[in-house]
Amino acid sequence: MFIYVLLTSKLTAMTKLFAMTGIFVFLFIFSVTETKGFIWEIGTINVEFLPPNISNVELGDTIRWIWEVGNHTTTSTTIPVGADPWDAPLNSGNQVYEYIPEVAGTYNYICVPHQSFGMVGSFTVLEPAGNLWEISTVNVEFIPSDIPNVEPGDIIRWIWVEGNHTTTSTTIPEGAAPWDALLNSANQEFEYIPTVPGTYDYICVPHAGLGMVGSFTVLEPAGIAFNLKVFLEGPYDAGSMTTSLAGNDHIPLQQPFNPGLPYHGNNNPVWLYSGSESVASIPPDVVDWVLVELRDAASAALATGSTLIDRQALFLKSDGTIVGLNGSDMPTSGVQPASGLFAVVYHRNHLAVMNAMPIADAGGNQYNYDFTTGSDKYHGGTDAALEIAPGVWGMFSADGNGDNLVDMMDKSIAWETEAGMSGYISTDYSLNSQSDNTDKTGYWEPNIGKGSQIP
Ligand SMILES: [Ca+2]
Ligand SMILES: [Ca+2]
Repeated sequence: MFIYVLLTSKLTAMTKLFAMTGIFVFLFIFSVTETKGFIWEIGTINVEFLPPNISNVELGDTIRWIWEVGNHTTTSTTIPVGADPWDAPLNSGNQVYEYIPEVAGTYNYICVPHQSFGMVGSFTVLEPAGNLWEISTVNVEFIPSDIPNVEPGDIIRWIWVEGNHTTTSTTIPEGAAPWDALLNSANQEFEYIPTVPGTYDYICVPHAGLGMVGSFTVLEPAGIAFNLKVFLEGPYDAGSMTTSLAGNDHIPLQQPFNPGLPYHGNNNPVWLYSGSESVASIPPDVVDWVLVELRDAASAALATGSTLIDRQALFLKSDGTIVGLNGSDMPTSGVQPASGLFAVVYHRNHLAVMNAMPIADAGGNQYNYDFTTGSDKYHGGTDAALEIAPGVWGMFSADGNGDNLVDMMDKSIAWETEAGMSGYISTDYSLNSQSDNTDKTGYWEPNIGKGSQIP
């Protein structure tokens, strides 16, 4: 699902390929349920296919012929090398026929009984946007025999030159589709579009013993996954956080960082964000929404708002992990930090925090950071976070108006307006679903004068 999520936030040039990757993975994941790409419907009206020509089919799309009246067929005539021909009746007993093209190129077909009346059609499948890698069969060699830098969604194309060969997968990554195709004068090309990262080994079955083997390696897609852990002071309780807001159905289904303004007198909350994140229901174990900003800078001091590379509303779970909107996936981003990765975590009534040192790539473009284990994890150290239990550090509560300061405003404007209310309210500093005296004496009073240390 990692790649699929990326599909939703693509803007830059590099991400075109990336988006393609997402589509292929999407298709791969859902192929078992027969849910494919776009479905092109072709009717049979009198002695015509309607529409007779379709020019922009993509790999993974479905062509669907629909019978309306009469006795027809859809029968392939000239199709791309390597594509499967078809010949199917279309009549009252066979009202639908579907074909999923697997090779780019133009496909011509006819209705056998009515071809002479002009009942013919065609569709063209576009080349995917990935790179094309061509491998020739020369003597008993694949040339090149090794391709180390294929990207997900690229095309591998074997081209027959002479002899009788096959390309047959042997060891391939888990989840990838195996293949076994002839390469001879009648089958001059075979294409395979890998989507799963890893190394793919293949052989020519008749000539493997003579060393006719090859491999290619599909790189991890660009982009990163980030695994962050934070605790909020308000709901923290003995090693985890309470989920009262979810239990009382108070958490909004739409991300909450876009409130009506002014927000308790503040026209510009630090976390103001207009993103469209929303869910159909709140997943289990969710404490609240958080907003994460990724910044790219050489040091924490330089990681100001101008170094922002991505921003996402996500869910905070009771164990402190920040997860994607399905409540379990590690969040991902299509961006890649050039200097160093910094993550700012915002909560609507806690003071925002940021890591002290760039987060290292733990391998495979995954970035892990646990804010909870020491004050030194935070930019600003003991000024930035609170020791909420011995050796456990979390975000200060009691910022009722979203200005990253805990001061009189959070009592006079915010708390005094809401005290006694229950629901999803800004001065419920404990996140127990109501604003009351405890929120003032237990959270606001001890934190007066605290301020976020993010640059
Ligand atoms: Ca405040
Ligand atoms: Ca409360």
